[in-house]
Amino acid sequence: MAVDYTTHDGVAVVTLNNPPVNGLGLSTRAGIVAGIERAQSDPAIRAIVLTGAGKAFSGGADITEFNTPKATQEPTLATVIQVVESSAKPVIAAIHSVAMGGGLELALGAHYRIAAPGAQIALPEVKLGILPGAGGTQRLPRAIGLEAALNMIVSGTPVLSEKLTDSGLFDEIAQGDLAEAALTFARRVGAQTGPHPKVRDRKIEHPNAAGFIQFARNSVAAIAKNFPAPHKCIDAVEAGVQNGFDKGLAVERECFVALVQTPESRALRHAFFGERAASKIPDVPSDTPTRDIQRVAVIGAGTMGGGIAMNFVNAGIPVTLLETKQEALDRGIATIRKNYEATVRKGRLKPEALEQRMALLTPTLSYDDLKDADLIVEAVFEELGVKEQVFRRLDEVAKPGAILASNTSTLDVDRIAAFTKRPQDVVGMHFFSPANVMKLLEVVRGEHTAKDVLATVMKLAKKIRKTAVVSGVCDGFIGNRMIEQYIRQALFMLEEGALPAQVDRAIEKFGFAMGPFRMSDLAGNDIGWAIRKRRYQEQPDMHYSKVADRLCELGRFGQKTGGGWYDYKAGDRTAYPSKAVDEMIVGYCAETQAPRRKIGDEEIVERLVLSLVNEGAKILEEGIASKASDIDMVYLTGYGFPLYRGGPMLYADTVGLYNVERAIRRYAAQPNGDAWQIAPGLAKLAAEGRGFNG
Ligand code: T1G
Repeated sequence: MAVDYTTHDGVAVVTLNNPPVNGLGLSTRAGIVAGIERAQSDPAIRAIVLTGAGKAFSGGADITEFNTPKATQEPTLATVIQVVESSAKPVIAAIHSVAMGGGLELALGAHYRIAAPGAQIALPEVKLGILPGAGGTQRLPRAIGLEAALNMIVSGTPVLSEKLTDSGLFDEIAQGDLAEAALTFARRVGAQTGPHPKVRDRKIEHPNAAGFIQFARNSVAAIAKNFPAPHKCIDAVEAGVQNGFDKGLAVERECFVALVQTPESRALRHAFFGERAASKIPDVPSDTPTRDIQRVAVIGAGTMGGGIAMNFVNAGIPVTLLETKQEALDRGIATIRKNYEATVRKGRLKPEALEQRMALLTPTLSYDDLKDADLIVEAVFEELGVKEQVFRRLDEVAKPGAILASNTSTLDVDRIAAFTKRPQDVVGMHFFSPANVMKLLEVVRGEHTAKDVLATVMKLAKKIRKTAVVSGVCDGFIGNRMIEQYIRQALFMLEEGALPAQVDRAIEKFGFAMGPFRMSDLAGNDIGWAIRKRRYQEQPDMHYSKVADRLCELGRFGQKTGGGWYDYKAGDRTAYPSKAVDEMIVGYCAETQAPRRKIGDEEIVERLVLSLVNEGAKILEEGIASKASDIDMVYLTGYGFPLYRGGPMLYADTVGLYNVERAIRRYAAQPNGDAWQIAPGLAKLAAEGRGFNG
C-alpha cells in the first residue's frame, strides 16, 4: 500500500509513500481512505495527521494515470477528500516541500493545516490545460479569499508556504520539526469536542465579487487566446461564488471533464512528460555516475560564446572565457555586462547579483588557463579547420576527464572528436541563439561519446535550466535537419504562386511564433545561402528553388542589411512586405516559366508542417532521436512551434497518420514532388492505425 499507518499516543499518522512525489494514484487514494477509516474505529485515537514521506506532501493527482481507467476508479480523489472532511476525528494535514494540485486539494479537505516554511503551494492544473478537479476551485477561495485564490488557480504559479502565513490557509507554520509540531497540534485539537472546522463551510467575502471576476476574465484574455482552461477556471470559481459550494463543485466537475479531453490539454500534458522524458537516454541508466563539474571554460566570446558563458555563470558556476585577441575578449565581456545591466533595469536582477556574476567570469587569451576546467565548450567560427585547431590544442591542455564540447550547429561531431585522443570525452552542446535565453540544448552524441559524459551533460543542462534533447550525428542534428525541409517547401511555394507575407501570415495564424521568411530575415539570409551552396555541391539531388539565391545576390540578407524578404526601416524591426521582392519573385517565375497558381493558407500550413513531420519520422527511424516526444520538445523549445499543438509529431497524431500519409502522397504527385519521399516508418504506423506517441 502506498500509505503507511502509525500511531503515537492517541494520534494516528497516515503517511503518503508513493515516490517520487506522492502522486495520488489509485493505491495511494485507497490507502488514505483505509487509514482514515482505521483511525475512526480505534477508540484510542483522538486525532489524525496526514503527511507525505520523501520529497513532497503530494505533487497532486498521479498524472501517469491520466486517460487510464485508474484515474476515475473509486476511491476518486473527490471521494477521498469527502472521507477526510467528514471524519469525526480531526484531520491535520502536515505539509512540507510540495503540496500541489490534488495534493493541495487533499490538504484543503482536512480540518487543519500545518506547513513547514519553504513548501511550494500551488494549483498548477491550468498549466496542464485542465483545472483543479477535486474541489480546489471551491475550497481555495474559501480558505484564502477570492482574489488570492483566483490568482493562484488561473496562473498555476506556486507560492511559498511562509508567504501564506496570514492567508487563512494554515493554522500554523511549523518553525521546528514538522512532525513534532503536527503531533502537538493534533493532541490539542484531539482533546477538543467536535465538530471541527471545514473549509467548505467558510464564506467567500468580497465587496464586489462580480466586478473582480470580470476583471479576472479581462486579464486572462491574452494568455487564454489559444487555451480554454483559464476561462473555465474562472467559470468554476464564479459558480461557487454565485450559487454556493455544491453547485460550484458540479460546475467544476463539468469543466474538468470537458477540459481533459481537449487537444490543448493533451498537448500540455505531452509537453510536461516530454520535458522529463527527454532527460532519459534509453541505454544510459539513470544511476550512471556523473563527473563533477565545478569549473567551466568557454572558447569564443562572440554572441554564442558570451551567451553560453552566461548560462553557467547564472547557475553560479565559474567560467574562464578564452579569446584570441584582447579587443574581442573585452567586447565579449562588455556585452555580457550590458546584458546583465538590461536585466537589472527590468528589475529581474539585483545590482549586487550583477557584480557577483561578473566576478565568476575570468577572461583570458591563454589556453593554459583552461587546464583546470571540468567542461570546455567551444563556440568558435563554424569551419572544420578552425575546430580542428581548437580541439588539437584542447587535447594538449585539458586535464584528463575534462568534457570537451562543441557548439557546432552543422559540423560532424565524430570528425571533431577524431581531432583528439579522447573521443569518449567529446560531445556536441548545440545552444540556440540567444544562448542565454533559448531553453533548447541539443546534446549531440558522437559514436564514441561515453555514457557518463552524456549523463553529466544532461544533469548539467537541468542545472542551467535548459531542455536538453539527445541527438545522434547527422547534418543538422534534429532541429535544423527538419527546418531545412520546411524552408525548402516555403521556397517552392514562392515559385508556385505564393508570396513571403502570405506564407508567414498563414503559418503564424497556425501558431508559429514567426514564419520562415521573417525568421530568415532575422537570422540572416546569407546563412541559408551558405547552406544551399554546400548542398548544391554535396547533395545536388536535394533540389531547391533558386529564388532565395536571387534575393541574396541582391545583397538582401535581411534585417542586418536593411532589407531581405521584407523591407525594414532604420531602428524599426517591423517587417514590411516588399513590392520589389514580390516583383522579383514573379519575374523569376516568368523567366523560368514556372506557372504560378493561387495557393491557399491550408496548403501552405500543411506543406510546412508535414515537411517537419516527414523528416522527423526519418530522424526517428535512423535513431537520431530516440523518441517522438524528443522531436516535439526540440520544436516547442527551439523553433516556436505552438505549445497548444504539442509539437509536430503530436500534431501529426492529432491529424491522424492516415491523413498525413494521404497528404504527403498528394504533394509527391505535384510539381517539386521529389521532396516528398514518404518516411517508411510513417507509412508503417499509418497502416497499423497507430501514432508516433503510442
Ligand atoms: N504525478 C506523477 N508523477 C509526477 C507528478 C505527478 N503529479 N509530478 C511529478 N512527477 C514525476 C516527474 O514525472 C518526475 O518523474 C519526478 O516526479 C520528479 O519530477 C485532481 C487532476 C512536483 C514540483 O501539475 O510541478 O492534481 O522523471 O523532475 O523538479 O486537481 O514535478 O523522476 O520519473 O519535476 O523536484 C497537478 C506537476 C496534477 C505537479 C517536483 N500537479 N509536478 O519538481 O521534480 S493534476 C502538477 C511538478 C491534478 C487535481 C488534478 C514537479 C514537482 P521521473 P520533477 P522536481
